[in-house]
Amino acid sequence: MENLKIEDRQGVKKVLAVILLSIFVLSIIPFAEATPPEKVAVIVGFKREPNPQLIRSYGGEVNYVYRYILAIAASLPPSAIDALKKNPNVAYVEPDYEAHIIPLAKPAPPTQPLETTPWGVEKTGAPNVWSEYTGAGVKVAVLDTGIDVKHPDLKVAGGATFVTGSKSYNDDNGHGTHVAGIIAALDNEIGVVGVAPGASLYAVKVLNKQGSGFISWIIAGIEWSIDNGMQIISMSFGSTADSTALHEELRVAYGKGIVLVAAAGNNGPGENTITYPAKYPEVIAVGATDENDVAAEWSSRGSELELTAPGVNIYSTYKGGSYRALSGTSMACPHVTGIVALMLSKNPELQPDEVRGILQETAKDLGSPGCDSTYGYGRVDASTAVTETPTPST
Ligand SMILES: [Ca+2]
Ligand SMILES: [Ca+2]
Repeated sequence: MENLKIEDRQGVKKVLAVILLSIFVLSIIPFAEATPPEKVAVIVGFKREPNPQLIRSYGGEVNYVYRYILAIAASLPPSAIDALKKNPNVAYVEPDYEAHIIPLAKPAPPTQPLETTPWGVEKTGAPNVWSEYTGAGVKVAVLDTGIDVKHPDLKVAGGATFVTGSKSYNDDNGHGTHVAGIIAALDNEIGVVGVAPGASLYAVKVLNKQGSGFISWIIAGIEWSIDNGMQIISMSFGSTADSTALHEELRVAYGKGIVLVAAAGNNGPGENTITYPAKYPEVIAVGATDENDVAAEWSSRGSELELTAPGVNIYSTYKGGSYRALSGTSMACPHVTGIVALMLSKNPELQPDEVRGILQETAKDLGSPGCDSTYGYGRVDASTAVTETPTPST
């Protein structure tokens, strides 16, 4: 076997040597014989049927005889050009111009559509409180694939990346930008508007271009969120694996007063299908409902489910300054995140358990009466949650 390989390699070497030699020989010959007059590349237009023989009669070489125009691409001795131009059958002789690729310095940004309020934002009643509370001053960490930092309908206050090999928290997937838009797309003239358009978005990149991330990256992202004074951590991802390290990190964050919100998972309709980190008791597990307040079949079910929120056919911002409609508990989670931002802009002293209590009490009960494994305490209601949020004690 080994000998065969060596022989093969030697054979390859011989072949390569022959090819290299041929190239050398082929390329060197024209230079060695570069005595005949240099020919000029032209395109000769004809009034009627193109005539290759005419080109050759002037000492020219025919390169292409075209099929859809009356023309021949040729190389001509310079002296032949004037003579050909005078030939009654020739319409024109022009230089064979060079064309180059024309790269744009920047691709033109997509045209921005006029602003619409997505159905999910409308459903929660969030617009009812915007005259007083928009989430202004509340720091929200979006643990995701990053956020499109140049999106005209988003304002990214800061961030960090923990994805190995990535250099910035800009979004190279689109998912994180979609989530960010549901939370806080700007209330301007374009695109969409988020639940809390005044909230400060922080792009904490813990998922790669394919939308996956190691628990080690996610934990690093939570550490960054604690260090940088984040008040809410939004987690639109899940795993069936229970990580002791991740749970411990989340307990620390919760103890520091950070509200933790996560997607319940898209593993329904079976019972006990909530994924981690939503399944941890410190985290608000959010399931998905549609426009008619019916739980999506794929929305994960289980006793840990705390709330439901719009998650079917949700229109939001997307990478590259664009917009897209997506479905998933990934889309439901940021609706709750946005409502928490509205509540904290009314009262920043509110502790996570107080926030949860108000959300549970004010949710619209759906399905079987009371808290159930399909809807949790019900579909969130921003309007009543903010109304029920007490003003700060001081
Ligand atoms: Ca907008
Ligand atoms: Ca219920």
